[in-house]
Amino acid sequence: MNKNSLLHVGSPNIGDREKFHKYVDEIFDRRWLTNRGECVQKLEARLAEYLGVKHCITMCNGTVALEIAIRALDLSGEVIIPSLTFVATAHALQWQQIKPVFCDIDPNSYNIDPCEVEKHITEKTTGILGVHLYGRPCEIERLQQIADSYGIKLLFDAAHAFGCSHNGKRIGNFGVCEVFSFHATKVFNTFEGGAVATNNDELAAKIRLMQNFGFSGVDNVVHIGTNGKMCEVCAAMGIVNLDDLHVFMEVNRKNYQLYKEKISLIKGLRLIDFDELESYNAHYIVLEVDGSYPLCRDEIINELVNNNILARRYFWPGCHNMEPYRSSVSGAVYLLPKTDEVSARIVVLPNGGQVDVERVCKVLSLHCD
Ligand code: T4K
Repeated sequence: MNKNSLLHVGSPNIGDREKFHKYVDEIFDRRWLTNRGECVQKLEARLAEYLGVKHCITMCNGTVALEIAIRALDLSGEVIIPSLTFVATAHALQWQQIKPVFCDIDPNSYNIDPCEVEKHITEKTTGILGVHLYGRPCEIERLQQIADSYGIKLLFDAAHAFGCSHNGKRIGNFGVCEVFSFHATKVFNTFEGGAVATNNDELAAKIRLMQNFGFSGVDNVVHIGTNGKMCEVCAAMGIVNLDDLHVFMEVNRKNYQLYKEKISLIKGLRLIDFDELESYNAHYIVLEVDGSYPLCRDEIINELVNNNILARRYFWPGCHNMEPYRSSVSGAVYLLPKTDEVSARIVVLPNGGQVDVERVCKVLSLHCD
């Protein structure tokens, strides 16, 4: 690797290319390119086994997977979500005329704060959509208690949490369903893709119908639906990448430990922690900047860019500060002080097989004595 090559957040993990090419040849030989072909069926079986869930329905991307799950659950009115997330979480609701109600985060976990959730529940609330931000699980049991006591549904946007666990159980098993993104930039990717994981047979059957135009057999439409299908080439990428997932995660975790060691020596900077007793993918290396570091957060990003390192401000400034949400609160502004404060001081650093941790940390330590 060139000493000054471009390092960036989101550089894809790519498994065994020869194996992938072989799968693609077989797809061409079969002349079956999409609509639940062999590769999709194989990937779904392997994902369900890996996650320990009854059903894992692959999708064309994580956003459509969220939209279909939300619709299959008959959510309506208002759904409570964190604002500190990728905007797709909010859009998946708003796209269906459901109001995302933004809730503040717990300043320790950066996930939706269960104490705040209850304050937002009204007679219009039909669900809570938690996000396991950066792969760190939400306070699942407390959220489930709240959902149960109000008779509303709990689901999770698990876009960041593939391969992560909570109390020893893989993410994918919690709430009524959990939704993954398998986008190119995720720890496990299928180029574009996503999935809904659930242990609920009825929900799984409904989601399967809805992702394929509502078809139940040839010529027989029994439900409203859309096109949420994953294609065969994407599924082949998934099969190949799943074989190497343990390697991707191990590389990420090693890099994370090295980042941690180096950054602990720099005053004013720290990395967020992961629970070492659980499985975690360490895909997002989240750096926090405090006032004692000589540069502010955005100056750090510029300094890294000047050194050919593309860091990101995921997820500044929070969905509540983006359109259409910023303008949609009539006469009032969202008060999410913890979200505002945290999103202003975080930088996501590159991780994955291509990253040179020493080089990134050298740039960060240039400004310290
Ligand atoms: N919920 C959450 C919590 C999510 O984070 C996401 C997606 C979703 C839902 C929706 O899932 P999908 O519908 O996307 O499956 C990127 C990804 O596009 C998005 O999937 C991801 N979250 C989000 C956190 O990151 P952008 O707008 O930052 O993408 P972009 O094009 O700026 O690329 C990010 C970095 O990755 C750049 O440094 C370039 C690098 N990159 C990107 C691609 C596509 C590569 O090196 N190679 C590539 O092929 O959203």
